[in-house]
Amino acid sequence: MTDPRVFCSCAITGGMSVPGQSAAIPVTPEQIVESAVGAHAAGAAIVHIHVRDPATGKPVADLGLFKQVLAGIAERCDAIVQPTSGGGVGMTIEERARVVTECRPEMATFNCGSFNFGIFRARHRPEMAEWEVEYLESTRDYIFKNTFADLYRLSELFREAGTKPEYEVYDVGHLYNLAHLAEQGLVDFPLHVQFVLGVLGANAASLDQLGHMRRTAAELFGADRFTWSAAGVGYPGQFHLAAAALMQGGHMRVGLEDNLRVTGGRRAGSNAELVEKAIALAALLDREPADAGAARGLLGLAGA
Ligand code: KMH
Ligand code: ZN
Repeated sequence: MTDPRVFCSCAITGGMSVPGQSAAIPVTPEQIVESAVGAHAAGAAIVHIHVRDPATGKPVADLGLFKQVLAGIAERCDAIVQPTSGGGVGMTIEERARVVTECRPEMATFNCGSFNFGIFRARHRPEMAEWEVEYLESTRDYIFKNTFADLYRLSELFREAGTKPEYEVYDVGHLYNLAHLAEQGLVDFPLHVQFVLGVLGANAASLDQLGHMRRTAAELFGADRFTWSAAGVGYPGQFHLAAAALMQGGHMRVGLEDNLRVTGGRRAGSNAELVEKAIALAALLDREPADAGAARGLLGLAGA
């Protein structure tokens, strides 16, 4: 019997997209906090956080900005605040992990493999600054580096900080990397796995690929030893995978970090709008949206 409770994550701003892609993408710490609080009010139990240079909107891993945003959200609501350890183009593993070692969040993302993270297909818009076009184009040759040396180091840092990893897997091979970490005793069960599908350079946001990766995870870890969520990148992938997860006992992630559209014909004006659609989908598929407290329980986090 599938647990009817489902928690929704919202990925607020991201570390790969550029602000010129949509005026709705929050940039300043204040905008990111406001958008996260709005997403929580719309039903998101988890808010996934990156930070950007307030002046340009360029993705950065600035600890001061992370501290400002994490504190700002915690003051306003009880959402699980989940910063990224993925960072953005050109950041070292130490830079990426500092938000974990310094802020000791209850949860953070943990990327399980390396690949060419290509976002150069994004349409260039007239309002884009030169650096934005160059940033998008630079990803033709950008390797999102997560080597075994990085994965071992991150595992230690997450454990020392008492931070629960959300294992981001973009392709089947990343599940075998995670299984290797398990063999090495570097992960704690039950795991929480995020199937991030639709990034060019990794696996597609299709029902077949999600099904295959979920089956593979069940074979590798045992179906009752992990919780999982689906994060489709792009439109309609974000909502198709959310619906698939709802039908199969999984959880879902939406947000402007990975998708700028609420319908085929309309761009999203806010993260809350994307969460509202996901929560409405959950109700239509007989799943009960879990608040942050219930999500902590489902994830084995303290303070449930
Ligand atoms: N935006 C996703 C495609 C992370 O922040 O650690 C990747 C992501 C990774 O969210
Ligand atoms: Zn992210």
